[in-house]
Amino acid sequence: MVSEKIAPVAVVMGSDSDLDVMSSCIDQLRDFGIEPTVRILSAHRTPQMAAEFAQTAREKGIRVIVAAAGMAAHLAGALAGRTTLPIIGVPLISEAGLGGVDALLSTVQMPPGVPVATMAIGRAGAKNAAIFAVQILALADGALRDKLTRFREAQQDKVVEKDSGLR
Ligand code: RP5
Repeated sequence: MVSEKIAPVAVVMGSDSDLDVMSSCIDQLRDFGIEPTVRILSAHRTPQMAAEFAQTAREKGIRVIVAAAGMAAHLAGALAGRTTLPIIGVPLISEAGLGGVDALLSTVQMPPGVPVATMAIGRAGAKNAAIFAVQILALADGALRDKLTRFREAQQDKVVEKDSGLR
């Protein structure tokens, strides 16, 4: 029997039009050695599927869910209402939207009791969502903690190199 590898992180987005930006999140997770489960699920267009995903995520081994959407971005909140797993929300800029501020407010303004950890709008938020998910998993994983330390060091080295290039 071939055993299915459990993905501890799920990256969920409202539309395939979100995939280009969310590839920053997926790639960053892969850089940390995490192959995420990736789904297109919509709070509005596939509400039952989104609900079922949230309700069964924990039993599938998922530990953190990244949820990204544009416009009236209710996906992260809708999932958060149906699971106690941590939800990281990424508000996206949509062609028909209001520059991402619409999605930011829809994602961040959760009522008390049902939090969504909301990242910045767009690609920066997508990348940070991956790093934040890794930080959550690293609480119980020393190898991931070491990778995070090396990631920070490499980031610092790049800035130092650019700084010294100016002198
Ligand atoms: C949201 O509406 C999606 O997350 C996407 O950002 C936006 C537009 O979706 P499409 O019309 O491109 O499918 O639900």
